[in-house]
Amino acid sequence: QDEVCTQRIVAAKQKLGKRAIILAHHYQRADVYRHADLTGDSLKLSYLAAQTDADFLVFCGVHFMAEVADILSSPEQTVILPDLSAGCSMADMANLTKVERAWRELTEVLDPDEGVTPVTYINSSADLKAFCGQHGGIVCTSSNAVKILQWAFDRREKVLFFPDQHLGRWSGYKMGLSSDEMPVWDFDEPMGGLTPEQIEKAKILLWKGHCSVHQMFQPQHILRFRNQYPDGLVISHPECSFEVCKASDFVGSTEYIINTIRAAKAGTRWLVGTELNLVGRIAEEFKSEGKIIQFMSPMVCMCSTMARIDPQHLAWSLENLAEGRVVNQISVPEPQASLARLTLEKMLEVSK
Ligand code: CIZ
Ligand code: SF4
Repeated sequence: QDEVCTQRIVAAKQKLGKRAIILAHHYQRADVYRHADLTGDSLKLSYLAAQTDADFLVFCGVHFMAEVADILSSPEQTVILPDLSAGCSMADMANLTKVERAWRELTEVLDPDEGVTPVTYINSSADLKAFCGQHGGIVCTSSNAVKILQWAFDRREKVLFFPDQHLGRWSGYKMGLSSDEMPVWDFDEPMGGLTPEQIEKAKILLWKGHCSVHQMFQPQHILRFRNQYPDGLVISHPECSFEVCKASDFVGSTEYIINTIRAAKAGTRWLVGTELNLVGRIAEEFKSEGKIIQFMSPMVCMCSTMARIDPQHLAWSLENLAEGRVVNQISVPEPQASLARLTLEKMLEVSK
């Protein structure tokens, strides 16, 4: 079965030649990842792909990533998501209806001169990026969240941050904010379930969203590791809970995690709190340098939606392209696409 799929993928790729490139996110499963022409985090992949003259960008990642690739690529390029059901459960925790309601409620009670800036994590649908663009807001990634929040605070007093409360809280903490200044906005309740006093005190209103993969890591996993290996180092993604981030030696994005371990001394031992496919891959890659890399949880923490992009779906979409049929195209409509592009460009400008 695997062998057959691999042959189908290789044959279709050969037929397509330079017209198609395959992009794979760090969290992608190994049997798909190995067919990739470009690998990286979502933003890096989109920029690299847009610089090529490939007609088809086959994105092995989740829906919001394919949207970003469509937004940043040229109009002549077509973005394909091999399985349309590959979504991100965190991105799905915020939708335009809920965000607009929160926005209405907040702007009614806040002084417009002081006001609030909407900031969305890149893990969100294109219409939310467009919403931020329309309301003086901005996008951030897990690498630049602190810088982006600083930019927002230079303009207005408060931030509405969605969809990931953990990235928002960790970034706010690094900027010196207290927990009172970062209440959670429960989007199922009127006024986020907050009292006027809580809103008055708030600097960052944290959307009640999270990543179901990263929430599995626990402080006791770190404690156990430290007891066993006092010299070991712990590195986590900021989508992990505050307690996990606080107990780690390093916290950062997927690119940061890879680069930090790459730059570390031979013989070091690492406990890594992010998606299993990435951790398994770097454990293998850095073994030859004598680095020992362990996964943080005793459970299997995989991005199950991203894993829906399997060799079968990849083979199917490539074969269709090779036969001249475009399947599973991701195309962000106007005016959202232009608004979202401007907002992403603003982010790059600010985070330089
Ligand atoms: O933007 C990305 O690729 C994600 C989801 C995480 C990261 O830290 O790179
Ligand atoms: Fe979304 Fe979590 Fe998967 Fe990242 S790991 S794509 S945040 S569900």
